[in-house]
Amino acid sequence: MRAVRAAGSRKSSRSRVFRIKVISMGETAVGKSCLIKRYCEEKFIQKYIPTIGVDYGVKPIKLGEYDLRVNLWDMAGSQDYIEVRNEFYKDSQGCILVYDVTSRATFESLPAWLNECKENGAENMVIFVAATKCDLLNRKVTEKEGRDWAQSQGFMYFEVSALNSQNVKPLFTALFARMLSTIPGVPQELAAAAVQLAKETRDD
Ligand SMILES: Nc1nc2c(ncn2[C@@H]2O[C@H](COP(=O)(O)OP(=O)(O)OP(=O)(O)O)[C@@H](O)[C@H]2O)c(=O)[nH]1
Ligand SMILES: [Mg+2]
Repeated sequence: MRAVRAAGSRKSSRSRVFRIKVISMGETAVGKSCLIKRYCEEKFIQKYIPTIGVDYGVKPIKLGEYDLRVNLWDMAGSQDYIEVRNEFYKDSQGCILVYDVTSRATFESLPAWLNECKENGAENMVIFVAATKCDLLNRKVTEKEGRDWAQSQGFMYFEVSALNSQNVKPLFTALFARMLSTIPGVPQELAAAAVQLAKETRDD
């Protein structure tokens, strides 16, 4: 009898785990890995360590009765890894599309990144744009340009800095909330808890 109860409780706790899959996308050295590291570990790495292929991390978030597990696939921006990246587009549900505000070329490359993911099977992916390195003064892309482009594509836009944490949590929590409100089959309470978390993070 005790064994049956134990199995039952394991099943019910397991059924409250919900997984979502997020990728990062953008040119090399724009700050994708640093942005994810800042969000997951509250750390900043000054030295540039290029990602080899793809890095994986999981971020657990308690949302009411649910354990949200965000699977983060941090992709290398180099063209050398196009074959590796192509494996990840098809089942990703969310994407942080990153450019560096001090490099116009990285901003201008954004449409090519959209083509790459669409050509390789990305469908219904929720895409948010992150304009990184906003702590630096030598900007080459204005906030208005970034915002206007994101809006023209129907994407949310965030000005962020992995160095000083500006807008990092609001970016991620808003992305998760949007994903959970669009992915079919997400329990209503989970989607509502994610929206609440995003609101609290924004108001911090
Ligand atoms: N000042 C400043 N520097 C940053 C910021 N984010 C990243 N960097 C620096 O930019 C460099 C590249 O950062 P990464 O996060 O490794 O870049 P990436 O986009 O992951 O690059 P790949 O893995 O090669 O595609 C590093 O030297 C970081 O320290 C930021 O918000 N502010
Ligand atoms: Mg990287």
